[in-house]
Amino acid sequence: MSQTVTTRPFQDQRPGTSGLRKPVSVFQQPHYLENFVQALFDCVAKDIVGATLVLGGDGRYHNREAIQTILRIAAANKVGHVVVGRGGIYSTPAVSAAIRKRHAAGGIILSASHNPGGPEGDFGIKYNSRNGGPAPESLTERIFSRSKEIDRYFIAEPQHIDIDRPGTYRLDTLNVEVIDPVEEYAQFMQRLFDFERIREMLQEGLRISFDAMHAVTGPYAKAIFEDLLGAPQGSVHNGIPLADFGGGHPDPNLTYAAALVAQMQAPDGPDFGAASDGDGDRNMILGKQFFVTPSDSLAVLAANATRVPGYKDGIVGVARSMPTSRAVDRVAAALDIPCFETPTGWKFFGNLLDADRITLCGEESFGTGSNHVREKDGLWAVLFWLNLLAVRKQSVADIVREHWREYGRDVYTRHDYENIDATAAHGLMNALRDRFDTLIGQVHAGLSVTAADDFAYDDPIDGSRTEHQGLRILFGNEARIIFRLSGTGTQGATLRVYIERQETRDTHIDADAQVLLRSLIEAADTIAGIRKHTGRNAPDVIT
Ligand code: VG1
Ligand code: CO
Repeated sequence: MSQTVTTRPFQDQRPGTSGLRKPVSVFQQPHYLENFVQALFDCVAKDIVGATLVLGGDGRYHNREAIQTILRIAAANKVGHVVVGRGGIYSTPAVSAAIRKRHAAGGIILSASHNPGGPEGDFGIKYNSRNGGPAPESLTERIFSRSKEIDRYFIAEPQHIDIDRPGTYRLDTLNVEVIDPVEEYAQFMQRLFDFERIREMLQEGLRISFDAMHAVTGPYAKAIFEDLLGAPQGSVHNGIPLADFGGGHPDPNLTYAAALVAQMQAPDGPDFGAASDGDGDRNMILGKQFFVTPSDSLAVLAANATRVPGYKDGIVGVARSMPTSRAVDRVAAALDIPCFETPTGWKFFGNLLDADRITLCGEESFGTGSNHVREKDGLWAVLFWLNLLAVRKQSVADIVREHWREYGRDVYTRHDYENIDATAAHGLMNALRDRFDTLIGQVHAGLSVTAADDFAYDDPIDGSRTEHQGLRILFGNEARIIFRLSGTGTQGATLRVYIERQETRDTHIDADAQVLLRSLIEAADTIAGIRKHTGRNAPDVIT
């Protein structure tokens, strides 16, 4: 039995870079989640009636309650079958794989990814379409419009489904199938990578350390690295998913994965280190006393793709988000394959992947992936690196240095100013945009500004245009400074400043990025007045 509940719309349910993210307290308001899910179902009604959906989340606070609610709404909206990850836990890339494997109509992922969790933290919800990828902007905008006018939702009577026990359950006419998602994902990875070879390398003594940050990848990482690949027990740290991520910030970068970074800095530390984020789609790669920038990681994977089984026939093209460094562009040029530049957010890669225009893609924000799913995939990237290490028998640092010598190095850094005043942040962006004309020809850090623009993207597959995706200050081909406001935060605004310079002089190739980029970092402040507008003297996070 289901009922129709009368409701009033909320005006703030616009999905951002990756779904709708709000503080838990916002999601706990009566009808808030229900309204959004119904708005979504109203927009995709013709796809979901009688069809299969995949449902799960990163295990953060409110995940379990939200899953029970969504199951009841799915039943009342006549969805046929819902596949739920055991305990409600399902990594983002595993959901993407499951949608594709089952030819499901789509999936719902409950995650605020790298944002902190717990009662005081954030919650989020995202819809992925039939191809396994994040809903395109056209759909998220329709959901937003619908959410502003919704006046009813359909929901089945409360019935508790035991999501901790794999099996099949019935909720009115809805079939609920609770599965253990880890095994399916681990099997998938064995088709792409040479597990035998990696196992041998680990047996020979290569030491790895993986930090799951008490988020969703813990069970996957234990099954893959320790059980299947034979890494010693304890190679996976913080492997138990917790509703508040142990109080941490499940963001694999130099600031928030500090414990792993410290371990890798030690002279007797492991040879290879990696971490993932809340929902398992990000990856950070470290060597012994060496950090691989995500932009370099993408370029290295592209240049070496044919060395791993899943990509042995070569790659057809690559794509990177606009603020990602141009390291991969040079690899694409050398391979004579196309390289696409998209706005920030994985949803923009979907069309290119579906149309077989690209095989690999990535973002500077610790996101790397391929056509195997339609999300970035943290553990996939880690396995790709391990496979490369096993084949090349070199250290992480040597592989990257060799890459720089061959292609040049795109020295890169990103500076984040978190939780700044939203009006000040928009003021900075507007003032900078207004000064574009006067900037051309100015000399900063010894380089002359050749162009300044507000990045817009024309999707070559569906012809859609997306504007206002970041302000770019270009210094010919040599350097870039990009200013962008985050679309995933829930408090105030976050300013991201991306700074990049191509370095081909061999003597400097190995130096620290913050040192090599010092004058450009100063130029960013001169050009945009960061201190003046934000009142901040230094960024919160440097990567
Ligand atoms: C950030 C990253 C972006 C990424 C997005 C979602 O967005 O910059 O590259 O796609 O997070 O990643 P923003 O708008 O805050 O810059 V995740 O792992 O949070 O799903
Ligand atoms: Co994520």
